[in-house]
Amino acid sequence: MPIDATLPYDPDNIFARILRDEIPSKRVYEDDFAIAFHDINPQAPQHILVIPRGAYVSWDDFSARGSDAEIAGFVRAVGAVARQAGMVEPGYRLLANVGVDGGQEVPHLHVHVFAGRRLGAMLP
Ligand code: IU
Repeated sequence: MPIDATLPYDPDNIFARILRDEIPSKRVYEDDFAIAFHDINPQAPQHILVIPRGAYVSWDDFSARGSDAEIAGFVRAVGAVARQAGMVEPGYRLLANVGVDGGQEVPHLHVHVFAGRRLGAMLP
């Protein structure tokens, strides 16, 4: 069920619990601002989720309330994840779903990183 991106942050959402290591994940990256782990239901040969350590519901929330340091740190982390995974030369795709019409299901900001095959057109 997609979530309403304007709701307050739920500190017990599943990605918050992954951040606290209460639920296992296949972590591939971490730094002061973000962690990254394999998506449990991959939609491409490589499908990684990058999430900020801070409590932000969505891209909207983060872009409005995140500090400059958090935003810069998160953007750099997304780039580092893709570089570390060897995605840059073949190429990759970033995606962030926001709210009900965006199809967002987990209420903690996450950027999808897809790679590993020629990705199709992503028009709605
Ligand atoms: P969305 O952008 O909120 O629609 O994507 C949520 C993603 O989180 C989706 O690709 C799920 O497969 C993924 N996911 C996960 O990796 N681990 C989980 O425990 C749950 C969802 I729940």
